[in-house]
Amino acid sequence: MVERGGDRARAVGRLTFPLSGDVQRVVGITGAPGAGKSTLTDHLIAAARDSAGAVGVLAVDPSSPFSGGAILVDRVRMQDHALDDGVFIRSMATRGHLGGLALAAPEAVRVLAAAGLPVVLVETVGVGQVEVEVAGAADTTVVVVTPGWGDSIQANKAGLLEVADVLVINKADRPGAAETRRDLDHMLDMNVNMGDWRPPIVMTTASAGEGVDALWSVLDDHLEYLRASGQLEERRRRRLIDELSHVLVRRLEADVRSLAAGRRWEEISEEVAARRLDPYAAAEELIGTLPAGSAELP
Ligand SMILES: Nc1nc2c(ncn2[C@@H]2O[C@H](COP(=O)(O)OP(=O)(O)OP(=O)(O)O)[C@@H](O)[C@H]2O)c(=O)[nH]1
Ligand SMILES: [Mg+2]
Repeated sequence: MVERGGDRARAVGRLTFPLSGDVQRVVGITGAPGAGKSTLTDHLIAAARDSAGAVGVLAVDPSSPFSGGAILVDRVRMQDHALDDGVFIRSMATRGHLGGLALAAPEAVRVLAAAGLPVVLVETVGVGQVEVEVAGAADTTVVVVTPGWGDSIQANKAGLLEVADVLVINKADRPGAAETRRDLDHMLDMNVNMGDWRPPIVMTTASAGEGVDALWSVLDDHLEYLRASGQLEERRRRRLIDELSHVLVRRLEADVRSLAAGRRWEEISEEVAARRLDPYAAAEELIGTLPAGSAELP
């Protein structure tokens, strides 16, 4: 329902929102296609299951127009847990929701949190703006790269290194892992806005389960750091306030669309085109025609 948006999604949101604040941790895992995010997530599910009892997983694919989970299940690679009722896995791809995945993902995370899952893992594919936004919905963001220059450069360009709390070099069994580590270290050295948490770099070979324990313990360190510094609370507050702005913008965009489809639009835009009315005055006049609380949330 959250995926599809509309009235039902709003109703779900009203129910789950007050119940969603107790989640212990939300961990985002992002990086280029095929970097090994799902293989890693698969191991993290086991670690989360051991340490917290139950875990929810949301696999988000902004590049796919498909919805409903089934299509993505083969990309999710978490079949081992399919029969485990302490593990809930869901793929998400549609954008029927107001604001697309950037807004649907945090809402879906809240549904999982409200269901009482103490740990939520969010896997996002790719290195675009949406991924950066979805990654920002987590308490701890893990950016996965693979050996070779390309991946880390891409991640850097896409702004992913800036949102990374933990960097993983997966496929460490492949040549070039040590060089990639050096490159990442170098990029971190150049990041002046880092604050007092320098993202640790963890080497993993997810396909063999290697380095996963070390990754989990780094995730624990980061959670501890967030708690001790007051940042866990602060980040969550900030995310909700950012979400409010985002929702507001989408809501106003809906108003603009309804104006552009409305009766007065044609007349007023003709006035502007004929230079009888300037665009600012025209905009004011159009806004004046909006009935209060007009446009429906898509
Ligand atoms: N050599 C090697 N291969 C790995 C490792 N981890 C994962 N793979 C392989 O890499 C391929 C992609 O793994 P996935 O876990 O599906 O990667 P992903 O990042 O989730 O992929 P998308 O969700 O499609 O973006 C699979 O064939 C894995 O078996 C590793 O540490 N070393
Ligand atoms: Mg995957």
